[in-house]
Order: sequence, then C-alpha cells, then structure tokens
Amino acid sequence: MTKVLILNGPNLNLLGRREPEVYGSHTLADISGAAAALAAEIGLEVEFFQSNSEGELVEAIQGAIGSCQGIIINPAAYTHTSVALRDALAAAGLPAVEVHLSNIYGREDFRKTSMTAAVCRGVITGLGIDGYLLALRALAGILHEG
Ligand code: CA2
Repeated sequence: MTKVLILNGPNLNLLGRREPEVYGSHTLADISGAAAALAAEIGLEVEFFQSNSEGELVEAIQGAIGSCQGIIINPAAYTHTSVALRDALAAAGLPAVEVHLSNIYGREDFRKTSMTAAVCRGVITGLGIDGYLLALRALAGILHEG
C-alpha cells in the first residue's frame, strides 16, 4: 500500500483551541480524520505525526525513507527558519507537498519566505484544512500515475 507521512510542526497541537480567526476551528484530530478518510477512498495509507521539536521532525522525515512514498508537511514556524528540515526533505528525496492553513503571503513579511518550499513539489497555502486534502490528491496523482 502506498503510504504518505503527514507532518505538522510546532504549536499545531493547539489548533481549534486558540486563534480560530487565523487558523480555523478544526483541530489536528479533525485534519487527521479527514485525511485518513480521503486516503482510504483514493488508495493511500496515511501516517500522522506532530511535534514541537525540530529534531523530531527531522527524524520523522528520515524515518519515512523506505517506509513512505510521499510527505505532506506543514512545518509551521520552522517553515521560515529551518535549514535542517529543508536538508532532511531534500535528502529523503520523496515527493513532498508543503501545506499552510493560513495564507503566508497575506501576513507578516517574515512569513513570506519558506526555507522548505524549494525542495517540495508544490505549496498549498491559505485554504485551511482543505489544503491537506488537496495535497493528498496531488500526491495520489504523482504516486499512482507517475
Ligand atoms: O498557516 C500555517 O499553517 C502556518 O504554518 C502556521 C504556523 C505559522 O508559524 C506559519 O507562518 C503558518 C503557526 C502554527 C501555530 O498554530 C497555532 C494554532 C492555534 C493557535 C496558535 C497557534
């Protein structure tokens, strides 16, 4: 079975409990539930992981080598700072899609730069929870149709 790792970075464990006007009212559990349901429909398996630690996210990306065929990542604040996550994604060599709940181009200037986008196949930003589902459909296309 084709497996996709869905990674979420720091503070996303607070989703649905703080700042709903920016990040929406869905929780991370809602996102994982919706992703698992769609994955089953389109012939994918998903593994879901959230961490507040950059090192744990790097280890999760390394762990995907050989066990997963694609990655969806919302690196959260590490998007804008992390050479380590960028290097891990590049080293893994798996097709990856970067997702942001909010539109990073409509916010503070420091959010407009992504360290990780260049090593991903594409970026979906500003579409809330749908961004994860669109990313899953995109990976299904890449992985099943080449
Ligand atoms: O829009 C996104 O998905 C972000 O990746 C979210 C990050 C932010 O640093 C990026 O610039 C854009 C922040 C995630 C923090 O999540 C929270 C959720 C609820 C309450 C507070 C923070």
